[in-house]
Amino acid sequence: MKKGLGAKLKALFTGSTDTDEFFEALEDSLIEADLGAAVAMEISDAVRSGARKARLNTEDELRAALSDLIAQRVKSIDLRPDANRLNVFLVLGVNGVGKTTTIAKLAHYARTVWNQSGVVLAAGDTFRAAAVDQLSIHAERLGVRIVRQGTGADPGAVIYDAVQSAVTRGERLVLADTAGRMHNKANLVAELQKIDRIVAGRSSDCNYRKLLVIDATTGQNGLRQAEIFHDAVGVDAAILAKYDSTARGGIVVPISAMGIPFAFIGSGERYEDIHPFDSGRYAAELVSQ
Ligand SMILES: Nc1nc2c(ncn2[C@@H]2O[C@H](COP(=O)(O)OP(=O)(O)OP(=O)(O)O)[C@@H](O)[C@H]2O)c(=O)[nH]1
Ligand SMILES: [Mg+2]
Repeated sequence: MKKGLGAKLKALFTGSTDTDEFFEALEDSLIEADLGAAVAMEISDAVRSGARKARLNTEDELRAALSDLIAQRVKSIDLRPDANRLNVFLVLGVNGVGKTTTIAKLAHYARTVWNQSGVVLAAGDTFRAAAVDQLSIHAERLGVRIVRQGTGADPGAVIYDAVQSAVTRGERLVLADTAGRMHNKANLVAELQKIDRIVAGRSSDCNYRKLLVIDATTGQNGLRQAEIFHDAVGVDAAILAKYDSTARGGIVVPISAMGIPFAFIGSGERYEDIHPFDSGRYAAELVSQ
């Protein structure tokens, strides 16, 4: 695992802490942790003026100040479904980020923590062979209904069927998978916009949310992904996956700065390895690991 921000901060404290070099090194460490150059500069300047005013001298004091500054810049959102109408969560993200696994975790979370009944999965990734089977295995293990067609089917039709049948059956939460890869980016965007139009056509009577999965290990690329998906369909919330696999994960900060709040954080491959996103806890972990 790469050395995290916490370890880098520790190393910084071996020298003098009120020099330009110290704050330059701090800024570099923040950039390496994926916070992005602009935010890194802003935070390191804020720590510097805070350090002068409040005389933050010890490693713990500076770490706490840094953690607060990061937490202030990170937005979270509660995705608890509406009880009285259908909720449709469309899960987006490039290939391999953890969409399908996250859907299975969300289904488990919804049933066990939110006590949600009527959870349905929609196998909207019809592009990749085996994607439908992968989701079907989760559905079977979790004991939830799945709406599926074969590989190559129209994903919009699959998701539409899932929404229609959920309404008919009085089910309450549709978790829809999507493909993260198409022949090219323009195809992917067009496909997602088509799905979005189909679901949005029904959104007067449902709580429709578009959730973007970001892989914590992909670094700055995650920001570009957020921009592409946000431009294509508008993202309501993000989910950080694979936080257990990296000591970085600072990408949450620049994505939050785009106006996309974080709803969950995934930290493992088991169904239980998902938690509501807590800005304070996230920031504290980021500066200490
Ligand atoms: N360690 C760890 N692994 C994860 C996490 N979430 C997903 N994975 C793993 O990441 C890999 C890809 O996950 P998928 O859920 O298949 O990703 P996807 O976005 O659906 O991928 P495509 O369908 O190919 O686009 C799998 O091996 C998962 O087990 C996580 O939070 N932690
Ligand atoms: Mg998948």
